[in-house]
Amino acid sequence: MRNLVPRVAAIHDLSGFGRSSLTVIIPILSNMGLQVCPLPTAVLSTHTAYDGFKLVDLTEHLEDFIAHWEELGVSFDVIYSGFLGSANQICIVERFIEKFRRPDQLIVVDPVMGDDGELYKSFTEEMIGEMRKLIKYADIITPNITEAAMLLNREYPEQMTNDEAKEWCIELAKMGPKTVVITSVPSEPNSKSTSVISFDSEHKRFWKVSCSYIPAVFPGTGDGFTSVLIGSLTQGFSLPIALDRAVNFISIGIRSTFGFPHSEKEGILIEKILDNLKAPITMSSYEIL
Ligand code: PXL
Repeated sequence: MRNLVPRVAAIHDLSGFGRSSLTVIIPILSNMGLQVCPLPTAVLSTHTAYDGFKLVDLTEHLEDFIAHWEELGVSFDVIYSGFLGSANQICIVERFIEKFRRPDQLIVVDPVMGDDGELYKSFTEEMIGEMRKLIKYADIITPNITEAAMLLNREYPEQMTNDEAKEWCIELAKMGPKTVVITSVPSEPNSKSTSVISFDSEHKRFWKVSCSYIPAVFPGTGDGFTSVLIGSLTQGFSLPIALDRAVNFISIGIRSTFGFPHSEKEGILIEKILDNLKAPITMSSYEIL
């Protein structure tokens, strides 16, 4: 049975400053009518893009927290994992899914590992190997193009045709997840846009949503994107409309932020656009590939 309010186990870090992970995920999903139950993997002073960040690893406490939820019989409509601090934490998430798995549930793994062709500072080759195992459990994965390249052990591409992007999605789906969503897919040369490409392997359908490219990297946009996707699917929207809403939310967020002389590291000013999540759908731009 579904919970009265759809409930999400959110397995991510809590970074105090810089708008990423739980500080982005909780407001978005709460605004969309979901109850967020965080299982914090680590507490950081800031996300890892700031030099000198301080980190308290919570790995040794996770099993105890999980055991308490089990004792209470807590059940989740969605399990959503993101930034993980070590190979061991990735294995803990696998065990978490095995314990709390239910037939009518949505399992989303955002294989947060890097951006712009680079691994995040705390990430190792061993963790990429573990992430390849974790994605087998997922209904949906949402790598950006950098993470997709790492999972597939391929070069980071500067450009990509639709056919190449489709082939990457098919190869990722062969690794286990039912639906693959790749974000920040670069377009053909000279194109001023970037795309999200998705493959629903059960129904053999490909979707594409494009948006205009802005030369800025804001940490936390992947967390915001996946949160809006999850919120929309849980509200009963179709996959292409959920993709559309997620792309629109992040595009509006970037455009609302870019005009200010504001440090990109602080992330997009989601506080100014959270109310957009309550708006009815008035337009959509997805394509079938
Ligand atoms: O948004 C991804 C993310 C999550 N958590 C931490 C990060 C980052 C990206 O930089 O550093 C700690």
